[in-house]
Amino acid sequence: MRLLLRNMLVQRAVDTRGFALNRQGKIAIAMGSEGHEAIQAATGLAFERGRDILFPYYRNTGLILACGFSLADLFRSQFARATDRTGGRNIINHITAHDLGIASISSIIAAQCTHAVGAAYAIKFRGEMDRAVFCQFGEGATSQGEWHEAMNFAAVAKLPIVFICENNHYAISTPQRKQMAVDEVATRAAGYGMAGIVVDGFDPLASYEAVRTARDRAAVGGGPTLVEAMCYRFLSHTTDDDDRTYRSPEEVATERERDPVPAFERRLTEAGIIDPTALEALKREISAIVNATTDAVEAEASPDAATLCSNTYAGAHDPWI
Ligand SMILES: Cc1ncc(C[n+]2csc(CCOP(=O)(O)OP(=O)(O)O)c2C)c(N)n1
Repeated sequence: MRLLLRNMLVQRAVDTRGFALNRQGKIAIAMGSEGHEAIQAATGLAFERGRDILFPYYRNTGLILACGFSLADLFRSQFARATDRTGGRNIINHITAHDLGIASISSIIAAQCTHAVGAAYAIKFRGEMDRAVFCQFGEGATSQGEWHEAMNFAAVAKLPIVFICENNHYAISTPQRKQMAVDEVATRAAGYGMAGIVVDGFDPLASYEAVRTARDRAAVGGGPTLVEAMCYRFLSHTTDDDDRTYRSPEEVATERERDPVPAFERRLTEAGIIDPTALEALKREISAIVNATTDAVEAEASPDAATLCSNTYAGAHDPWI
């Protein structure tokens, strides 16, 4: 439970830093994941390192960190430093970590769903047990054809995969009611012959229970599950978006009252799992780590301009790691 809390606090601190760095003109863009901390910390805890494979999407800052991606590498991506795993080539947070079982993040909505199904098919084809694939996306992605193809194929082939929809009710400016005629994405699972469940994505314990159960079922040949985690995006879609043009500050303020981070802090302090002094110390420790990492990475070199055209289309280069 302390690990869940820690990972949620780290995600919140990194998000806040990303927005500040953008406003200071130091990074080109930042993507907020505030409101997604509980489901992402829970998914990271359910993910079996060294066995499972993660196909994340661009809002999964907290999840990739919870799966072992280093904070320094994350900031290298944000600052586009030469030391970045993609050599400073990719848009921020679009990381790749083959060593951690984390597939490349693509900005193309739902593209990762068919890739994830391919990976799950490979696991099944090779007869490997106790391995599962995690496929992450927002509710907007479920309008894409690729998502439906992925769901159908996974169910027909009974693949070891968990589809996790982080439903924050907006696809940039498009509210869910203009995106689909159902209240819950999970109801669509039945149409493919797959289990579908809805979970409170603000509750890290309920989210862990749901994701872990689905993961364990997938890993023993029980087939795929669609887990829909209801959450909310407190910040704008990215720093390039002004959310006041499509939702009211009152709506955001109302949702903020259910903010999963202070709610989980309260839950753990009230249960005596962490005392207020230890909680403050934990927050200070995380803040110091995020500050030190930001400063260290900011001081690193940018890619050499002479390498501008390398590692893009052709050349004798190693693939991104
Ligand atoms: C195929 C495709 N269409 C449109 C876009 C533009 N786009 C980027 S993010 C986004 C919204 C996706 O919303 P959702 O899947 O709900 O995830 P969220 O950002 O809310 O977490 C869109 C439409 C894109 N990147 N790819």
